[in-house]
Amino acid sequence: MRYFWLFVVCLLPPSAANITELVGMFGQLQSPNYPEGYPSDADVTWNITVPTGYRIQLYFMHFDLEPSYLCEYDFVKVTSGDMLETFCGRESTDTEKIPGQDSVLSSDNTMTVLFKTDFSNEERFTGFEAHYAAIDIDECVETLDESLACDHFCHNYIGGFYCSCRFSYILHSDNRTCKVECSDNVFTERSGVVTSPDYPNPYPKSSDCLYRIELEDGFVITLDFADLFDLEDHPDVLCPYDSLKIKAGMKEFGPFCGDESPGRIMTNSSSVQVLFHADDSGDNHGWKFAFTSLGNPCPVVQPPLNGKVEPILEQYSFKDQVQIRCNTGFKFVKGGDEVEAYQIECLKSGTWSSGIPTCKVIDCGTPRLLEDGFITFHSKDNLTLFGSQIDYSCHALFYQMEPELNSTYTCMENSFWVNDELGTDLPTCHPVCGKPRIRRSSIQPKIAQGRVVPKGSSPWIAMLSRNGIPFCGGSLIGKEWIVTAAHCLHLPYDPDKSELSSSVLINITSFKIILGRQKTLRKEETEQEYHTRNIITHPNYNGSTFEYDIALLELPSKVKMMDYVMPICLPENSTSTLQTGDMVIVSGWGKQFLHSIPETLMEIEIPVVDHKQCKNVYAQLGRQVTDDMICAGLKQGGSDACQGDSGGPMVALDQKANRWFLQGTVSWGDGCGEDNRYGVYSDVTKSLQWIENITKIKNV
Ligand code: 4AZ
Repeated sequence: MRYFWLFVVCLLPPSAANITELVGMFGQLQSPNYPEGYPSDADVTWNITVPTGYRIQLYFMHFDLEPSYLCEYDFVKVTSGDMLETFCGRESTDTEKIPGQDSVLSSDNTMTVLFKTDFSNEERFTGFEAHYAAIDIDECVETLDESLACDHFCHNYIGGFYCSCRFSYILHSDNRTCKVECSDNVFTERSGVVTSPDYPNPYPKSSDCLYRIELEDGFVITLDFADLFDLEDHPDVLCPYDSLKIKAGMKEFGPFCGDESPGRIMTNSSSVQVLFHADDSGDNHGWKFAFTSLGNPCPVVQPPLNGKVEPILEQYSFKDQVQIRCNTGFKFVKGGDEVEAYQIECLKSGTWSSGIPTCKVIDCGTPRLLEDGFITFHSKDNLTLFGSQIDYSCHALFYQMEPELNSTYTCMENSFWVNDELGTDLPTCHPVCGKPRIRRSSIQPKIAQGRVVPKGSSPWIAMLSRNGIPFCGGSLIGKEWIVTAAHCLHLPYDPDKSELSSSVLINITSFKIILGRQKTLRKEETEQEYHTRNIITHPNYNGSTFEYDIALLELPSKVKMMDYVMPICLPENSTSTLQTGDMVIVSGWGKQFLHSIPETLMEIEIPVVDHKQCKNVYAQLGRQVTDDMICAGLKQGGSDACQGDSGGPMVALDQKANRWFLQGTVSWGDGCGEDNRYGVYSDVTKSLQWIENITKIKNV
């Protein structure tokens, strides 16, 4: 449709209009009357216009005009921009030029073709026929105007071109230059370096950059420009193209341009704005500056006595921080708390945030007391300060330390008394067991039914007393436990009837435990009297068979160890059982020959009897000797425990250790001291685990 219209325009007779407008992408031009001779005095103009981005190529297929010197008669004149070509004649001479095979190119998207003839055409020259077509301009190759060229990349397309930019650049709204986004640069560090984009390579065009250095009030910023400074300038006008301006508070520096570095600028402000403008041309290298800041100086910090300061500087200024530490063994005291280190800061006013505290020597305070022990200070005046040393000891004779160690404790930096092995834990003072301070004399009178126990030679024996009369015995183990017979603590217990016990426990307040007593009925100065806090009978105790006839009594407080009150050792382990014939000592306030009550504590020394033999003897009587029982006594009778001795100790001396161990508790027997009858005892080794679990006792 469009072509058709163009065609119509081309065929308009030249006489009708001397000027023809041609706007199509291609078209045809002919001299009037072509191919007949052209008329004289012709003056025809074709204005050809194609879209921008195209140029016009004009080609003459036929050219036949009257020749004349410098084409003064008839001619075709083609103009486009500055370009002008005049054609005439039939062939090219010195003064005439025909287009021939060459096509004529417009310099832009317009071309004017003027055909002019003089008053005659005698030889009937046929004129010309020409075609034109719009052809693309490669703007990326042929830049018509240097100032319109792409800054970075150029891309041609038919009828036009477009520009693009390198990475990190953006195309300016002029669609040609490449700028950078550089308006939001904020620096908050106390020092740094700022440069124009791509420095020292040429900075981007068409850019307006803003750099801000924002420090806290109290700092002053100094800028030091590098020597390589290069901004486009002008010989007469001050920085009309590219410029660098600096605003600092109320002050302004610049504009700077050219190649002379501004050098050092003391801004005297804590806030600086750097504005950089680059226009759309030029290839200059830009600028670079380092910024530093200084605050108000603070006075030099003197370290406290027994302390140090870090870091040590010649000068301190605003925001500088200083750590103050005390030497080892010293601490700051702040609000009652001990503080390791102290930090102070230089304020904008030029003073420190707080004064220098004093270092106080660490005081570990009064060391913890050791139960049944005491403390010896190494220093004469009982110092408890850093480095002071103390020794813990247990009260000699009756207690021994566990673990056995170098019991020196030192007051350490952490304010604790510390031992090399135990750290801050304390050792324990265990009562010495099985080592009576008062020994039996070697010449003991041997009494048929027993012998008097020298006072203090069985310091572990406990009397269970009801209304001032002993009804059972017991043995002190550890500091607060008595081992006795379970049947002693069950109702009914009638020593006269020797009845087996029920499962009902006696009232806890109905009896007393007396330690340090030798006499049966008379009070003594050495004795200690206790109530029972708790009765614990063996879980396997059987009141009919007297199996596991063993119980523990917990005392309400720890006993005071003395010559007459000391514990007996528990057997080392459950396999250290007695052998037949081993001699054991049994003591108690139980009945004697003819049922008399002894005046003092009595003991017998008897051998352990073969278990089988004892079992057989009692089997005949219909009673059972079980594995948790030990028998002891003499075949011929005589030395035996009796009513009232129950619960009392059967002990054996370990010759090697020179210690006495609790092997059994008096339990039962058929009569007392009769021949072919033996006393039956509850075997402590069989209940050892149970005892240790409850009492947590360890032998020392
Ligand atoms: C008792 O009734 C008792 N001969 C203790 C021991 C013996 C007999 C009776 C052994 O406490």
